[in-house]
Amino acid sequence: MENCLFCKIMKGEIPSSKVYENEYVYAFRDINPQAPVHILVIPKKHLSSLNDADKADDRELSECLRAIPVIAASENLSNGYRVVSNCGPDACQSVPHLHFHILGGTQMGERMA
Ligand code: DGP
Repeated sequence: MENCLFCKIMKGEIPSSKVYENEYVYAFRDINPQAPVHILVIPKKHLSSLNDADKADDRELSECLRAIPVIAASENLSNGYRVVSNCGPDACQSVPHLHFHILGGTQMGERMA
């Protein structure tokens, strides 16, 4: 998608700190980290959020999920991590390209909202 920030990042048109990439998935460090490790995992295909899940092939979605533990292991998050995908205004989604936050490297609180 032409004017999508994360599409531009994935294509290398905007610089990012890449941590993982395969045919379906791109992952990079969040510009405004909220934990010692804060990584965003995105599908290369433009999907606005999980609400577009029915527009994706299963492979595009499953590759995002499969990438998460691989990245967590490479970041030494053996004691655990949190995965968040904000979807829509009530969740404060600010970039309309599906992404999964991986947060870790610290003990997080029990509350999620
Ligand atoms: P969300 O609020 O769930 O839509 O998360 C969007 C995240 O994207 C937010 O944590 C900050 C991050 N972000 C926004 N712009 C950029 C950017 O240009 N580069 C990187 N690496 N991260 C960005």
